[in-house]
Amino acid sequence: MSEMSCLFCRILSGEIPSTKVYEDRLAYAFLDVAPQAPTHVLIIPKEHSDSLNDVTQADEPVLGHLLRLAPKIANQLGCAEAGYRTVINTGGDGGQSVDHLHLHLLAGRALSWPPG
Ligand code: DGP
Repeated sequence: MSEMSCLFCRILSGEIPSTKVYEDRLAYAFLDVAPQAPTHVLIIPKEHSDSLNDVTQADEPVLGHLLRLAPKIANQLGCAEAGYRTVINTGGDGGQSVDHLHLHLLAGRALSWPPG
């Protein structure tokens, strides 16, 4: 996937509008356009990777950073205490529809398990 045609890279560049909830040097977080829960945030690395299948040892700091942002953003949005779910869909069977690595943060209702 070329970064020029990547939907989330176009969101990062501002070409496609998004509702930002958090940003720093390494990551950007914004509201999912099709929320699956009352709170549904996507946390993405600014550097493009297609999916979890593409990451290397060099990506470990940014992956750790994305995970650490989940409780920070959950806290910012007032849902840390009640609880939330983090999900990374990978590949077709994993339900990934956008080929830019992203961490879903879902909250605001009791989420069922297992996923469909
Ligand atoms: P996944 O299916 O795991 O690849 O998740 C992709 C998510 O991206 C999905 O929940 C819907 C969301 N999404 C797709 N297009 C857009 C968009 O243009 N803007 C925003 N904010 N979210 C999008």
